[in-house]
Order: sequence, then structure tokens, then C-alpha cells
Amino acid sequence: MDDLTGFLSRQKCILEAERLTALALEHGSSLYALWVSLNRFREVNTSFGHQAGDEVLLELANRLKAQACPHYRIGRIGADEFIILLPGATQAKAASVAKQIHTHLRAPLRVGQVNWRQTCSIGMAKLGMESSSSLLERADLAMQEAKQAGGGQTTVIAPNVESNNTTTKQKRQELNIEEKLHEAIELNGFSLHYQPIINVADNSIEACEALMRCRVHEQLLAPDQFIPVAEKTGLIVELGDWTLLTAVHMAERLMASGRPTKIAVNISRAQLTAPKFQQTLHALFAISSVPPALIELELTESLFMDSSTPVRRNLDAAVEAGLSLSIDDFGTGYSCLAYLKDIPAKKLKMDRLFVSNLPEDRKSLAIIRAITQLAQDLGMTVVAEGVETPAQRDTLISAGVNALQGFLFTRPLPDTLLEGWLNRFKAIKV
Ligand code: G
Ligand code: G
Ligand code: MN
Repeated sequence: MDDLTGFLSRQKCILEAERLTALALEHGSSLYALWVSLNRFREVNTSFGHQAGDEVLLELANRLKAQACPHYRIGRIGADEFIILLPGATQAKAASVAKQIHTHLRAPLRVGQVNWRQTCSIGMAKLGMESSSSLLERADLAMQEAKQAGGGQTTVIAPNVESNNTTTKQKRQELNIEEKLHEAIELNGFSLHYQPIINVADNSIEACEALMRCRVHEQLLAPDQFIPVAEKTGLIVELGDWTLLTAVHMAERLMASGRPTKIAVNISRAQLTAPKFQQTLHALFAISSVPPALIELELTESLFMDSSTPVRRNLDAAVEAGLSLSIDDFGTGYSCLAYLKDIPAKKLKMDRLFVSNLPEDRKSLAIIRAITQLAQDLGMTVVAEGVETPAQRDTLISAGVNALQGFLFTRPLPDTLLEGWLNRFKAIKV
């Protein structure tokens, strides 16, 4: 919408802030910025339509303008975000303008047949000599803090707080990783490594867990860095499809070489809530000779506890299609156990947190024993993750755990080394 007349454009806002900053520094005068962000404005658009949204926005913008003295500069920095620059204002004055804005925006508005009351979050920043980040950056940061604190309020940022605080730093880092993920997608920078899981009853290979690796321009990104960003940005759905396909190819290869082995694939929430999840699974096995029983999906506890229909329906559909499910990182999520009663998982992977201090840590051992007993009574098998020493292995075996995974056996292996390792393992087994 461009007809919000009398407002500076985003670009002009930035230039104007720079100009006023230079002036204030030159004259030793004060300069405040208010960053006003409308709360839940998207809902106005989605519930009432964009035309109504535009009308509401115009009305709110006019109310905003009415709160500003003639020598203040007011601009629209985003679709539903505004900037007010207050040269020469005292802190009390800037705070009172912010208060007025809250009050006036909140007055009822008629949208179609309903009354709407618009709340907003305001970030307030004062120009400070000691600050190297720009006034607008700091006002934005303060606004985000106001939003996080629940909205409908003003957060004032101290002059010496830099916008390179953790929130901003983290955001920048995430953007950087997001960019690298896009590059890696273009450059085929992803690969899967495989970590075997060993069944203790007969020393056979229970499964191999597929773990994603990402390399961009010779730089290796750690999964705990890029997976969360892929999840946040939704890229995980595309990457997850690729992982499933690649895992199926690996299972095909192992079958062809005469040692059918189950491949376990980690699945994120976004994949399970994507409408096309069932279609993806269907397509996967339609083109492959791999029986679905050779693919296992690893999901964290919170997904099993999610009773919302798409998640539950997709889990049931996966089981229906013949795949098996396991609970990943068990014990680190929620301590609620009720959900275990009726979930379609047949395997529980105990988080390495409980394993790392064995054998000395008697409390961890008590938890491991209890979990193992509980899972087995519920008809599940138990895998212990993160087994690094022979003493841990022996303790876990005597605690009744069914299978083991960890650096003691091997680190996750590139696909080129997996078959060789499996063959050697078979040889040792005798
Ligand atoms: O491999 P480690 O290599 O560092 O993996 C770290 C985390 O990343 C683990 O919690 C694992 O579940 C997750 N992870 C690894 N590969 C995948 C993947 O293909 N998909 C999803 N969703 N998570 C993965
Ligand atoms: O969350 P998930 O279980 O999917 O994560 C598997 C992660 O555990 C991978 O990052 C893998 O590299 C790591 N891992 C596997 N075995 C060990 C181990 O013995 N010790 C440690 N510290 N990490 C391990
Ligand atoms: Mn896992």
C-alpha cells in the first residue's frame, strides 16, 4: 500500500535518521527514536481481507501522525512498522509520546461488522555517543524486546546497550547460516553419514542412523548449527525429502550387496506437519525396491505427545505404510509419561545424557534401569545413545538395554566407508 501520504519511505527514514544523528552529535543535542510495530496486524489482513487491512492501516497511521509534533519526523519502515524521530526531546517527552501512541491506537476501530482494538509494541532508543550501532538498529532491538515481553508496551533501551547483543548477533548468525544452506542446496553440499546401532543379543546391526552433513566452500557446518536454522526457515522439509530419498538409496545399495540393513532417519516437526508428508512417503517406495520396513523414522518425544491431527495422522500413516518409528533423545524433553501408553513407536532411544557419566553415576544408572524396564513392559526395545567406553557398554548391557550406538563402535561414517565397516564388523562378530 503506497498511499500513506506524509510518511517517509523506509529508505528516507534511514537517511533522515543519519542526518538527524549527525546534527545532534554536532550540536550536542538529544535525539530519540520510537519504533512502533503493530501487534498481530497480519490477522487483520487475513481475517478481514487486505482492503479492510489497508483502511485500518490508514486510520492507524493518521492517529500516529496526530501524536507527533511538527518538527518530529515520521516514517513507515515496514508494512506495519513506523518510526518517529524526536530531535531535541527529553526522555520524559519521548516516553509520553509513546504512551499517547499506545492509547490512541487502542481506541476502537470498526472493521466491517466488528470492533478492532489495535495494540502495538514500541521500542525507544536515545542517541548515545558511546554507541557504535545506529539509533534505528537499537530502537528496533528495543521494539523486539517489547514484543517478546508480550507486546502492548514500550521498552527503553539504555544508551550504552549495543545492538550487537545476543539477540541481534544470533539473528545475524542465523541469516548467515541460512544463506549457506541455500548455497549448499545449489552446490550439492549435503551428504549423509551413517552410524550403526548394534543389537546386544546377537551382535547384529540393528540399524544405521543417517545423519546429515553440510559442506559449503570447504567449510563444514555443524548439524546443531544448521538443523535448527533449516527448521526455522522451513528448508528442513526440502532437505528432509532429500535425506529420505538418499537413505532409501543407501538401503537399496546394502540390499543389493546382500546385507539388508535398516536405515533410521531423523524427522523434524515441520516435515510431519507438511501436508505432503504421506505423498512423499508414498512416492519414495513407489519407485524403490526397498521394503518400507527397512526405513525407521526417529522423532523426538514432543512429536509423539502432539495429539494434533496432522502429526498423529502422518505417524499412523507411516506405520500403516510399514515403516517403524522410534523415540529419539528420550528423557530430555518432557517428563510426561502418559503419552507412552498409546504411541505407535516400537523403539526408544535413551539420550546420551544418561550414558555419559556411567558407570560411576548411580543415579543415571537407576534412571536407565527404570526406563528400560518401563519401555520393555510397554513392548518397546531400548537403544542407548552415546556409548563411548567399554565400561559404559557393559553397564548398559547389564541394565538390560537392547541395543547400543556410539563412538565406541564407530563415529558416523561417510557412505563410502559404511559397507566396508559393516563387512569388517561381520568378520569380528564370529
Ligand atoms: O550428527 P550429529 O551429527 O551432530 O547431529 C546433531 C543433530 O542433528 C541430531 O539431534 C540429529 O537428530 C539432527 N539431525 C542430523 N541429521 C538430520 C536430518 O537428516 N534431519 C533432521 N531433522 N535432523 C537431523
Ligand atoms: O539427536 P540424535 O540422537 O539424532 O543425535 C545423534 C548425535 O549424536 C549425532 O550428532 C552424533 O554425531 C552424536 N553421537 C553419536 N555417538 C556419540 C557418542 O558416542 N558420543 C557423543 N558425544 N556423541 C555421539
Ligand atoms: Mn537421532
